[in-house]
Amino acid sequence: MKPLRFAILGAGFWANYQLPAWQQIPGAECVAIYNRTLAKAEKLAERFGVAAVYDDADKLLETEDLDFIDVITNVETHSRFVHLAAKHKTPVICQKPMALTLGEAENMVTACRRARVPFYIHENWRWQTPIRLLKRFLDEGKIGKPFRARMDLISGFPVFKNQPFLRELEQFIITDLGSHILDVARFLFGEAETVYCQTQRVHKNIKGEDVATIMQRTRAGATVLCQMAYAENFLERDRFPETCIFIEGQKGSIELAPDYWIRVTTESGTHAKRYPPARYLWADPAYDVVHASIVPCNANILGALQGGHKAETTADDNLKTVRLVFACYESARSGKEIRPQIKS
Ligand code: 89V
Repeated sequence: MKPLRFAILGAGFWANYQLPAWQQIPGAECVAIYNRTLAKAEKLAERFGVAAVYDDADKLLETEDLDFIDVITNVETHSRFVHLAAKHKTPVICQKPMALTLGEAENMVTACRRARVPFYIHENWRWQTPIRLLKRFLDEGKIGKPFRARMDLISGFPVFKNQPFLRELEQFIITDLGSHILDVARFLFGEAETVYCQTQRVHKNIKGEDVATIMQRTRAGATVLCQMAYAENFLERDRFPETCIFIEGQKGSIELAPDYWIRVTTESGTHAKRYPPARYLWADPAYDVVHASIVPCNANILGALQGGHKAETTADDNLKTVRLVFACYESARSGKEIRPQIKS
């Protein structure tokens, strides 16, 4: 099969990992890069051997013969570029979070559906090696029906150093990190019936919240607590970017513990094994399990673009995560438990 030709829009921090992750799998070839500052596109193109660069995204889509585009810009421009893809009838992948508001996300999905343009969200967190294993163990019924879970990413990591625009987001940690964590909650435990959320801001010099505590009741009857913080405080063992998960089921418990240890405890005792991610030379060790998860996420979407299967992270599916994100903000604002409007 001929490799699919694609362009990336955006040559910032994340593109430096997304692009080599694409080069890790056969079947896709990046032929052009857009960035509003051309010099940044040129630098990236030179580093990864990409032929063409543009500072005009419309012109890129008019000129290049493309099978899809991959939008890796800041969230503010996601909507503009997804609408552009719909206009050009070009399948599109977009980074999470899909959009700044639920209305904007809904419009993006509708525009692509009307134009019959496949639309995927690059939601990579659920593709982390140990999280895939947790899902497998739950599906195999190792601990029976889960009734409660805790998912934590509590970190002092200086996230604004590499992604300074995150300081400017009026809604920060639940859109940036919560999108991932809530998507994993859906992946592992199914849709939420209700959510209750409290937020806080510890940093003085940012616009949004950097601490969130979310409690969900799932349709399957489990209680799922998600705790997140980017407080830039000091923790004895900062596990960024690992998500620590503890699940209680009717026949046992599973823990995803620091350093990728999974411990399954049932009446036969505790079985512990380490499930580290693949290591890539291009990955930043400070983000290791996250950067490694870009590869299987891309492969899953590529398989769908080649017509092989349905991708896990279609925009239709991701809209359910987006609804959950904004239900959390509504709960934090109102102090009330919210029923997110999610169709199964
Ligand atoms: O992976 C990401 O999407 C980043 C992070 C959650 C690490 O801040 O924005």
